[in-house]
Amino acid sequence: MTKLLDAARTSFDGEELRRGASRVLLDNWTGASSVPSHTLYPHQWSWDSAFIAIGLRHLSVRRAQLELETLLGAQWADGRIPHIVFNPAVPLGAYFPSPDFWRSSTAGAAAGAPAAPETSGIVQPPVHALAAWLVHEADPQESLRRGFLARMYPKLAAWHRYLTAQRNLGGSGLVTTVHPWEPGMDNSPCWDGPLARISPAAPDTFRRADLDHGAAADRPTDLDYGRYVRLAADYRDSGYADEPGRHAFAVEDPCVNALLIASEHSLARIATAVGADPAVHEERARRLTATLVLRLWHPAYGMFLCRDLVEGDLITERSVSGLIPLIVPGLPDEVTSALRTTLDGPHFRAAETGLVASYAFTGPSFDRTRYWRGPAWFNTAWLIERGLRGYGADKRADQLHSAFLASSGASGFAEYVDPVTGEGHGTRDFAWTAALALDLLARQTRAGSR
Ligand code: 2M8
Repeated sequence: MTKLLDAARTSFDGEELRRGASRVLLDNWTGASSVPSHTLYPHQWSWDSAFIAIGLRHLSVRRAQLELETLLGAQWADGRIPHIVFNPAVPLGAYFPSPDFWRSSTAGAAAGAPAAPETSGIVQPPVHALAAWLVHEADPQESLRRGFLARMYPKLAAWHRYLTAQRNLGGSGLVTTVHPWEPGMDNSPCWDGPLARISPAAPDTFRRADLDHGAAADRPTDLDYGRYVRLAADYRDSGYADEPGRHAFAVEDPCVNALLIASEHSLARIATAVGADPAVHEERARRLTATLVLRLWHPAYGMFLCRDLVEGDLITERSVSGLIPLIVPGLPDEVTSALRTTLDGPHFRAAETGLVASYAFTGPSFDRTRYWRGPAWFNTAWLIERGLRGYGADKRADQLHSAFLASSGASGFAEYVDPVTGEGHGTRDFAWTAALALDLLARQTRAGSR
């Protein structure tokens, strides 16, 4: 970073930031959970809720617990945690695909969808056990008094069993995602190849609600939306059945699998706290870590890549997803040092910009403002900050920490920002941006001046 940029990117008023972030979380709270945004995302989202709970614990441990309890209240009998839990009070036209598209209570009945609430049928990255552990740690006595972990543990264990058994579609042990919305990075250039095989749903069969609130130039194209709709409709029409060879889109994603491993480590701690045996989780974390490196590490790229199971090949696109495994403990030294070099090198330029781009600056599809094709998101920066600290890179983590706080506040808690200028894009007052800012602020207070 230049000196000027450095000052602008790292200076902020902690108290003002805390007030602003708290206000966003209070405003986005709907009674038993939070919306990512009242306009663009007016329901409960799975991985958003996990990140939100991590921030909410600093405002109200009770609300943070409830956030996760509400989400897990919509879990299917097969163990899956749906990526959206719909609020019946929100009009159908407010978000697409709406509950009448997914029809979980009927189309998902055989897979164990609850009769109520209505949910989507796909999943999102498993950050939940990590979030539950962090919420517990915020007030262990209150957690014990309410039996929080004892109620969470069987549900989280069933969730991980679903992912590692039913979603082991490639047979490697890694989790397979079957829709671009599942890894949470919807419009990543990594999906361009796999999506090219999908015939899009006809444009007159659906109406995009996202364009009512988001700039078309920032959002996925109509063609990609048609393909998302086709894949989701096909999954629904199969009764949300997971069988190898059945899915036209089947990808092993490094971020999804890294978060599963981090969450298995948390689940081992939760198991110990509730008097269960942690060994199964520790063993699974060990096995998954070895498989992640074996299947998705690419030494010449210096990062992890996605694997397309339909073609069988690695997808040679550099997405931030491939840096998130820094969150996984116990990686070989050469892997972690290469990840750090890639993060700050010409592809991601994180030390220079203070932000973490969602896709490499050098990539052929790089776009500074389009959804997950270049802009910087705050949840990925939070994960990388945590990963760096886990590997003892405190000085580098401190820089990311300050830059995160400065740009989250300056952007009005934007959904994402331009990775060069820091200018806000997408919706503002976005819940996970505010929640993770609160979390970093709390850690800063605890650690004294940083
Ligand atoms: C975005 O995804 C939704 C679909 O799930 C959308 O584009 O409509 C992604 O950024 C995803 O990661 C996030 O969970 C969701 C809600 O914030 O929005």
